[in-house]
Amino acid sequence: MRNVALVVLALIVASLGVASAAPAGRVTVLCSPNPAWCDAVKAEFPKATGLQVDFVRLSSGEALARLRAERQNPSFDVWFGGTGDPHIVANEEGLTEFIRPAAWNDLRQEFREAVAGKYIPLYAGILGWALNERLLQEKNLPVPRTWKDIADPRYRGLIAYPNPNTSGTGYTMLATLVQIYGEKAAFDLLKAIHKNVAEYTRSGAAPGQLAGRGEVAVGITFIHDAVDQVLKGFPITYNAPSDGTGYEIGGLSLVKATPNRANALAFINWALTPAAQGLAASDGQSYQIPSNSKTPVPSTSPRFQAFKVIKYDFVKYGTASVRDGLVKKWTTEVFPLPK
Ligand code: S7P
Repeated sequence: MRNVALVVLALIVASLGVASAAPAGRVTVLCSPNPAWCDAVKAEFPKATGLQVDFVRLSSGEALARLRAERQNPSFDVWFGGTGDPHIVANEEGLTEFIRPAAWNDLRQEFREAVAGKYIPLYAGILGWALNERLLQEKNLPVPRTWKDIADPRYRGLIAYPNPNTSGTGYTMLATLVQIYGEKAAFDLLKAIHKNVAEYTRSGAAPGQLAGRGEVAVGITFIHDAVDQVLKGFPITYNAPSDGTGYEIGGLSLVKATPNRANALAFINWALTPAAQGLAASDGQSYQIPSNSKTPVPSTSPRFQAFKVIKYDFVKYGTASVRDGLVKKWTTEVFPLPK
């Protein structure tokens, strides 16, 4: 009789629809960088903390859409990685909460100041392109040097860049061109480049992979992702447009409505340690510049000094109205155009 009563009581409690209490000893992470880095985090976090980690890998734009959809009942405790603009939107919309982690004072001051307390800076990467110079030579085409060069009709079908709806890299490119040329001239340029685009990819790393396989000649991506392709032996070179380029400060954010706050904070503090940040290059095939000044910068990480990097206005271009407006304008005025 007693067992029956216990079962009935359990069923009643379960039916009350209480927020799904996070499983003890686990943290669920929305992981946006290179999948290899997510795998490395899953392997190493338990060794350091005794907590298990589950993750789902989504590109930055997809990740923001998922957090928006789950506002009332999030299935994630932490958002790890991804470009900074959508992390700012998530903070602005109350989906994430800014907290000062244990390592805050060790994080690079220029990264902290740029993101103005909207999220925790995790790394930085420079926007550029992967070039298949063998394919360019076959087509007797010069190596492009500027954004305007890739609008030349001679590059018809030879360009790939990420769709800014799903990809943070793609949005970084959109916002970069607007900041360099102004909105009208930037969209005129995007419409011209559109005629040369063979594929708009879902993820930011994909254009560099297409260039590595010789499916396109120019794959717009973060330069550290092009470095990954080079280290894997693909026949590409990389650079950034000489008329200026943007960059990302990858984000790390606490999901505000998480029922698993203590474990989420444990993950955040671990992720910012030099040991954890070192996993990116050692195991994660990821060559961004780490945010913790005590983490050695991998020799393979592209350096800001080597490129003409603009003073990217993260707060403005991370505002939901600006970001969603530019993405909508691209989706309605560039993407549907005939080629
Ligand atoms: O591959 C690593 C990386 O480039 O991916 C992250 C980000 O999610 C961009 O990918 P999407 O364009 O697919 O959103 C970058 O933050 C990171 O450097």
